[in-house]
Amino acid sequence: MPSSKKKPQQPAQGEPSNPTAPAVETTDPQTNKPNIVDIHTHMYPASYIKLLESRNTIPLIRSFPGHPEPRLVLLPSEVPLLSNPSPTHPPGRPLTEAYTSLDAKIAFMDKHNISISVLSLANPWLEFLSTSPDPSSLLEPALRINVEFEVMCNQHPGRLYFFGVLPLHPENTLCALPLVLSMKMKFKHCRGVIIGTNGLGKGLDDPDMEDVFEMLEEDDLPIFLHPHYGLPNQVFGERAEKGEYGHVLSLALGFPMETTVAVSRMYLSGMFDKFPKLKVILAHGGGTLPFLAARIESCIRHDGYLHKKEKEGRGKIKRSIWEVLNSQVYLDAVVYGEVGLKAAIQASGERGVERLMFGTDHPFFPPLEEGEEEWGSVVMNTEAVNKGLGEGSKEARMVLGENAIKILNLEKP
Ligand code: 5CU
Repeated sequence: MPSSKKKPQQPAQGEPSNPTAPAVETTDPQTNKPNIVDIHTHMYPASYIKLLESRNTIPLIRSFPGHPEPRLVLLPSEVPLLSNPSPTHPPGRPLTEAYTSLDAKIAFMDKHNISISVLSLANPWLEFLSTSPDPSSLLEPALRINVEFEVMCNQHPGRLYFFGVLPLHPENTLCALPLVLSMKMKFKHCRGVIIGTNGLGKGLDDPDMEDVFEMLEEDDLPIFLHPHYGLPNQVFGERAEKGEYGHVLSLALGFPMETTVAVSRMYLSGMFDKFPKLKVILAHGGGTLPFLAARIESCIRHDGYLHKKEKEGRGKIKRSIWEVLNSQVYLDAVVYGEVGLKAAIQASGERGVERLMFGTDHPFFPPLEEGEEEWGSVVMNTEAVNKGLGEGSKEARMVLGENAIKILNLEKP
C-alpha cells in the first residue's frame, strides 16, 4: 500500500526534480534558435484507434458519406449532431495521420523547431471504459498504450518522452496503483501521467483519489491535468447544439472552465495540503485560474460556512491558492496570446516565469487550407512567448524549453 512504501528524499516543494543539473543550453548553435520543448502534444496510438473504431458511442471513429477520411468524434457537445449529421459538416474532425503517425509527429516537430516532445494520449483517455463492471479490464489497454508510447520514444532517442495513462475506474482505486508503482521502472521515458478532471468518476476532490495522489507524489510523477467534458451543452444554447458555432464554445470556454472547477475543488478539499509535493501541470495555462484566483481567495475569506468551520477547528485550508500556484502547480503556455501568458506568469508567483512550459496541443487545431504547412496555432503560442517576454530573452528561452527540461527531468537536446 502507498504509505508502507518508503522512497528516497524528494526534492523540496516546487523545486525542479534535478536542481543540481548543469544549466541547460537550449539554443541550437547552428541556427541560434531556441530549442523548443513541447509538453502538450497528443497522439492516439494504434491500439486506441482500434478501440475507437469498434465503438458506437463517443469517443468513436465513423465514416460519413461524401467524406473520404473517417472522422474522430470525441466531445459531448458533438453528440447531438451524430443522430442527424449534416452532409456538408458532419460531426468530429478528420482522422488524419497527424493523430496516429509518429513520422507525422516528427515532421511537425522538425517543421516548428521543436527539439523534444512530451507525448500524451489525447482525451478522453480510458474514461469510456470505466463503465465496464470489471476494473481490471482497464489495466491491459492502459499498459498497452504506455508500452506503445515507450516504443515510440525509443525510436527517437532524446527527442521524445511521454505522460502515461492510468486505468482509473470508479469501482476500484487499487486498479491504478500497480501501474503507478511500476511506471518509472517499466517506462524509462515516462515523465508523469495525464488525467482528466473526472478521476475515479467523482472528480479530483474524491477521497478515493488519495491513494493515487499519494503514489504519484511518492514516485515524483507529475500529473498533467487536461479537460474533456467542457460544460453541459445547455449552457451554450440551442444554436450551439445544432452545430452553428462549430467547436468554439466548448473548446474556448468549456475546456478552461472545466479545468478551473476541477483544480478549485481539489484546492477546497485540501488535497494540495495533504499532498504538498504532488506536482500538477494544468493544461491551457490553467484554464481561467490565473484570472479567477483572487476571486476564489476572496470568496473563501468571506464565506460564513468556511469561517465557522475554521473557528470550530473543523478544518482549514492551510495555504492560499496563490501559495499552491507558486509551489505545486505548473502551467502550460497554451494560451495563444501575450495577455494570457503574462497573467499565467504573474499568477505563478515572483518566480512564475520558471513555472510555465511551452505546448502546442498538436494535432488539434490543424491548418485548414490545403498546402498550409505551418500550424497557425503553434505560431500564435510561440509569438505570445516572444512578444510577452522578448524574443531571444532568457525568460523566453525558459518558457520555450529550459523549464520543461528542468521540471520534467529531460535530457538536454
Ligand atoms: O478539437 C478538439 O476537440 C480538442 C480536443 O478534443 N482535445 C484537445 O486537447 N484539444 C482540442
